[in-house]
Amino acid sequence: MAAGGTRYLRFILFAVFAFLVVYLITQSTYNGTYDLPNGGVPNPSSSGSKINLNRPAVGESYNPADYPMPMTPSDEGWNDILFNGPAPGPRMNATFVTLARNSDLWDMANSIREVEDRFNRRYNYDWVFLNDKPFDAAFKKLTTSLVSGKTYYGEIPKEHWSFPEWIDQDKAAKVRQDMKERKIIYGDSVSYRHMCRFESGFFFRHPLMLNYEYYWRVEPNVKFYCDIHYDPFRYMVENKKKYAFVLSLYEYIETIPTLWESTKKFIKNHPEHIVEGNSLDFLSDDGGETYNRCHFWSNFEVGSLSWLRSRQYLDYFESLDQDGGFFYERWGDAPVHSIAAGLMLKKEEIHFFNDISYWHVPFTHCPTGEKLRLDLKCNCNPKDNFDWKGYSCTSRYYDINGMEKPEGYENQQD
Ligand SMILES: Nc1nc2c(ncn2[C@@H]2O[C@H](COP(=O)(O)OP(=O)(O)O)[C@@H](O)[C@H]2O)c(=O)[nH]1
Ligand SMILES: *[C@@H]1O[C@H](CO)[C@@H](O)[C@H](O)[C@H]1NC(C)=O
Ligand SMILES: [Mg+2]
Repeated sequence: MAAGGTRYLRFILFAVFAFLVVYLITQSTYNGTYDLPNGGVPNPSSSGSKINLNRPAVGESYNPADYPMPMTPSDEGWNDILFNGPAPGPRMNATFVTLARNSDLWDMANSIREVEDRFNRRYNYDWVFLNDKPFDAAFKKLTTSLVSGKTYYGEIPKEHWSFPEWIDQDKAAKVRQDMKERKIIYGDSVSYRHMCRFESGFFFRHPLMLNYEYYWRVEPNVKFYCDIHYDPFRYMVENKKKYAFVLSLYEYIETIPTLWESTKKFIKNHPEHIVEGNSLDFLSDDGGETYNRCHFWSNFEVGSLSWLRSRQYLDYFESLDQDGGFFYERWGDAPVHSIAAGLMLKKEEIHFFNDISYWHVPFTHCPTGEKLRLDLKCNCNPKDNFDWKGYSCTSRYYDINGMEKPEGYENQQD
């Protein structure tokens, strides 16, 4: 009996030991993929394990069918957004970009939270910050802590933020004084003019931006009211889109009285840059004789940097810059980008992101269609949607592209 009892005890001890060894090995060296609920990915920092996301590197070719991207609630993977970990699938060669001053810090923090909470916490795209002065430590510390991707901080070279030598300073100063008296918004500001010229002709050539193919512009103090389930960059790339907007409207004529004359001069000098099947009818009601002042609001933009760096676009910018309207008037980057996109891109290359809800004072884009708003967990009031109101040009965009307006748009016209 005694011998049998010892053997029994030894067996139990061995079994416990063997179990412990197996347990420790499997727990400490697990390195494969997780079996994921609904295809979601657990938060890597809380699990303490490495996750094999099995996704192609940026720039590596991939087959879209290997990485299905849910676009509607009936597509598989839609609810992956409920998980905190990185979204599955490829990443594009893309970045967020913000031009800001150090004093914009807290307004910028608001914008970053909006973008991260609704989208980037799962995608972890980089964010490039540009400034005409060096960013201070406080700006870098807080923004780096808020962005889930890598952050980069760049100073703008002097020649991208100053008067070109051919500008007549006295004439420019008189214009500012005159615009001040006429109470034209930012009419007397020199820095605002440098900003508009920089956004028109230089941000995409900054050394930090040369590392990317696509950008998404974000300004301080903007809001995103709906979840963004899919990757807008990937949508752009796979559908060959070069420029995307969410809000459009009429420009103040006082700020651009001769912009169209300059544009017509460019068209005459460079007919080869004007593309067939373009969106001229978005910009003009008389076949190009006059500008109807419609433009995409450029404080939100998702676009192709290669397009902005193309000969066509650079020739257009340089032609405008020679004419001096950034300083003799107050040309904004929004009409400049929009006219370029309207004349030098094919209609199909411009995209309207109806499902990306957005606010920049004082206008809101809130998706039309209750089902869409509920699916996207939107917190915008549809009454605030600007798209179908009289001062928006989005209706015109739908018309020239032969697109059917979303159900319920008639109820939002005033
Ligand atoms: N670094 C820098 N950024 C500027 C300056 N002026 C404007 N910005 C940025 O340029 C963008 C547009 O300026 P904002 O004041 O929002 O103009 P608004 O949207 O037209 O009213 C924002 O991202 C600002 O942070 C400036 O003098 N220096
Ligand atoms: C991203 O695009 C830039 C600009 O074209 C290029 O220099 C860079 O090598 C690309 N990065 C990757 C990872 O493909
Ligand atoms: Mg702004």
